[in-house]
Amino acid sequence: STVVKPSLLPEVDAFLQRGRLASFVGGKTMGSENDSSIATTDPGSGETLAEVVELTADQVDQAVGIAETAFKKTAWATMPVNERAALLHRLADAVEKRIPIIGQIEAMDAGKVQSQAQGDVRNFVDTIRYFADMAQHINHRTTLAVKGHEAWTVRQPWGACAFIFPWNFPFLLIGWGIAPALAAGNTVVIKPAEDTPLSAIYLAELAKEVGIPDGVINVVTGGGATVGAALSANPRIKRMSFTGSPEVGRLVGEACGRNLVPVKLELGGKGAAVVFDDVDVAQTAQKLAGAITFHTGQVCCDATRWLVHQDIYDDFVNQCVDQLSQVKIGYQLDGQTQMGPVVNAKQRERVLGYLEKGQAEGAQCLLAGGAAEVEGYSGHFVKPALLAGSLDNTAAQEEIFGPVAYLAPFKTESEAIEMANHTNYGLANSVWTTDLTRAARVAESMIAGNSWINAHNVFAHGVPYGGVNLSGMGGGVLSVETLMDYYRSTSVVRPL
Ligand code: TXE
Repeated sequence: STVVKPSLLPEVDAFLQRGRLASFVGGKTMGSENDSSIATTDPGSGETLAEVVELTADQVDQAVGIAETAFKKTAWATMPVNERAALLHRLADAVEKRIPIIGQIEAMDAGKVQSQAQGDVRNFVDTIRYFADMAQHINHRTTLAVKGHEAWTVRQPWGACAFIFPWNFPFLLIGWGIAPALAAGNTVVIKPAEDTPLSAIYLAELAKEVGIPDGVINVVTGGGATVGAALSANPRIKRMSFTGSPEVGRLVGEACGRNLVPVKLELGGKGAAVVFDDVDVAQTAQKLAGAITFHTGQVCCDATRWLVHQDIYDDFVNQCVDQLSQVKIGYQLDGQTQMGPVVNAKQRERVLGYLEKGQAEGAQCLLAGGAAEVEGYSGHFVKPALLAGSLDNTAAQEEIFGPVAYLAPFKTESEAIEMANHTNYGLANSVWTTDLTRAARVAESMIAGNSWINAHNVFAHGVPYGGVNLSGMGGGVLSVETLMDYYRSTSVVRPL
């Protein structure tokens, strides 16, 4: 049978028909000085979507200069906070009107199930609004704390702030990153992942349309070792925020350390789900299977180690195998699809490699996984997989970033906590039980930035999110503290 491919929205078609997309800096396109570009492909079909220019290191420096000038010379940093908030709300409105368009661009570029991609765009809108509003409540402080003196502290934006983003949640993470920076009055230079640059370019062009001053939102495109490295080593950026792998996070941290540029690192995770014997087994299996297949397991806060009380272990495994075997794998724009492709061939190799390595080291295979075929599409599809065994196994220690969970049984609560903490990561865990006293105790005992109870992957603006240890440093996102990171403060004291 022939497969009818879903058609694209006319706006998305027109965007991709440009064929070659440039960076967007200072309110206009910036082509590559040496004519180099990187193809971005559709992970579901393997087809090229567009060529995206790769800037040179010199051009990255120019872009930072333009962001710096925009900070000093446009009205952005000094305009009354309510006016800046109004402009950000206009941007949020414009994005909101285009949720289907940006969602489809994102779905095509990142291989995201379209409805999920639309959810990401909705989240971006909410994030911009949240921080635009919050910034209006940040006051300068005046105190009489020093005897016979008056003291006050002013908060001012830093200048040009840099952001390096990964490919798993390209648009949503741009929102989490830049919303507090912009709300505080900084200008930003965004480097999207080379696999998923399209929604960032679309955003920068849209920001100009709604009247954000030129040079406030800049997008520099290209590879990590080239454009990313040049941006992180730039001494003129005032803050750096990086989201991605721990390996690259170290490099970015080193480069910023040399220039004493404050850096925020949001890295990977190897979260645990601790499942006690008093749960509804079928329901818990269904929820965890849903979490591990969400965006094909390419989610840093996923529960990838499932620690299950020994009395329900076999039952739980059976239910999980059942749930995961039914997941509908398909093209991301197909309305029936529950799980789309992984982002590229390298990522698929990585997932398959960990399955092999884990078993070579002695892990038991509960559900085989492997490459999946989808009729009519030659993309990078994989099936869900379950391994079990020692938590020292490489597959239980390293982030796989695919629909793969690693199971192990436990006997006691303290053993479960110890097992959950047997990791170098510390991003997000969950505990599953009907005993809420125990739930709170275990949730607080797991060393990580976030713990969920009878849920996984639930986010809200105002609930701080971010990891410790190998999962990151520098304060996390989504909270009032995140906004405060984007102000420097000056305290002034004078005798009365
Ligand atoms: O990430 P990279 P990759 C994890 C996940 C995944 C693995 C590899 O386990 O399988 O990392 O993914 C830019 N200087 N996460 O290799 O390389 C790069 O261009 C400066 C978890 O794709 O870390 C991209 O924009 N920048 C994670 C960004 O860094 C550099 C999400 C991330 O790419 C650079 C993604 C350099 N030398 C992957 N090299 C999460 N926490 O959600 C690359 N980059």
